[in-house]
Amino acid sequence: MPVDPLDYFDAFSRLQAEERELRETVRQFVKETFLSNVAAWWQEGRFPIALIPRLGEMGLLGADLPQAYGASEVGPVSYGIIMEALEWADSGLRSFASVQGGLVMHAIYEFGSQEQKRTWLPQLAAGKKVGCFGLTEPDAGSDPNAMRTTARRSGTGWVLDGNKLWITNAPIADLAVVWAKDEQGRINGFLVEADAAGLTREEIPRKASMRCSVTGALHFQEVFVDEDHHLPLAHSLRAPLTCLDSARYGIVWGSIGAAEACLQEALEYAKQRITFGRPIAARQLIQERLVTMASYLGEMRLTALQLGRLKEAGRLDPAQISLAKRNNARKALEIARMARSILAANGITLDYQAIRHMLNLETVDTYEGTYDVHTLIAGQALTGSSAFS
Ligand code: TGC
Ligand code: FAD
Repeated sequence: MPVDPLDYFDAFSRLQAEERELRETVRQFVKETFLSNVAAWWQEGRFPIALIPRLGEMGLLGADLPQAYGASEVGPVSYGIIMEALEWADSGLRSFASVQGGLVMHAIYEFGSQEQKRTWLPQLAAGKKVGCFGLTEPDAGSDPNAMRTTARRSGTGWVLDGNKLWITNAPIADLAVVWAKDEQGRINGFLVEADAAGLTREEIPRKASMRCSVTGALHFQEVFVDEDHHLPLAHSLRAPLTCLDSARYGIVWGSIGAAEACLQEALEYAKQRITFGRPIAARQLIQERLVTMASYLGEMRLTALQLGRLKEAGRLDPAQISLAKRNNARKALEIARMARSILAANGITLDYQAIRHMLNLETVDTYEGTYDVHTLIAGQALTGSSAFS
């Protein structure tokens, strides 16, 4: 049987029947609702918020969480397949789902009270409410423990002061999960509603990456948050980092979608583009690039699938997620760059997908922990020595 260039090592055959079915369903949905418009949205710099409830109806938000809270309760591989299908259209679309599900819903599910779960999770799963996750600050990105946002006890609740920057969905969110240090320097989590007095927010303009995703800042000036909006089970940096494990796992899968779209486009282009009387696909230099792309993509798929099976077995370690996020995000970026170069001049236009994915993947390589940060996390796992302090 000839190899499938988009699945060189036939990882697809290792999916279960319902996982394959889900893959087809979500791809079809993405094709019908996003794919034909995504370049225009990207160019305009907007996310199609009218489609958010459709994502909810399809069961794509926080899909791995229990049905009791309105979610789909799919397994880890199916969750990954959803992320892959969304990012096949655009990293911004997968980002939306990652933040809503992997970060916001997970924070409430893992660290919230029963009341908080019952109030928020069904609405977030249905896409009736939008969430954002505020960890990063102007002077605390890779080192979130350096955060300056504070939470001091006051009456029946807390008062928040500080700033969060680079927050996906912040300008459109109904609810922000916000991380702040208490008077003892411990990191706590809070659910801050968009209409809270003293909360202001704005969009970050002029992004040249993730243009089909809204990114913004949150400013807290004496924002009062009642105790019932305090996450009772979050007591340290471990809490937001646990949410990041879930979102980083989603990126391991999502980046495959963007990479696959780029390889497919480059292959088709190379077969029909003639230079010096022959298709460029017949040239050794172009084949070398295509083979490298197929090799990276094959390796990315096997890595994601193995992580999924480890997660199913309850044996997945955060350091494994780190190495896989580092690898898959960077390899997807390299694939997109190679695809762009094969398309040459045509590759710089939004008529093709490569440059949009390439520019988006610069962010994917950066957020949820940069390539360097994941190098050092994996380095610590290998050597037992932390290079952070
Ligand atoms: P460190 O001392 O290592 O750890 C503090 C506590 O946390 C525990 N821990 C983890 N727990 C769960 N999962 C993990 N991955 C964990 N890593 C560490 C650790 O055991 C410890 O627990 P305890 O109980 O002993 O207190 O902390 P550190 O200050 O040295 O931090 C180092 C480092 C690099 C691990 C961490 O700060 C880091 O990961 N930095 C990168 C920051 C990051 O990824 N930010 C992402 C922001 S959100 C985002 O980008 C969303 S984009 C969304 C989208 O649009 O898709
Ligand atoms: P810095 O931490 O300032 O790093 C600068 C450079 O130094 C990097 O190259 C880094 O790798 C390197 N570096 C840092 N520390 C070390 C070290 N110890 N050793 C060696 N090199 C090091 N955050 C949220 O909380 N929520 C969100 O929803 C969110 N969405 C985002 C959306 C977009 C589009 C973007 C671009 C970012 C988003 N982020 C979000 C923020 C993101 O997580 C941070 O940008 C990221 O963690 C890196 O932080 P930084 O940009 O401050 O870089």
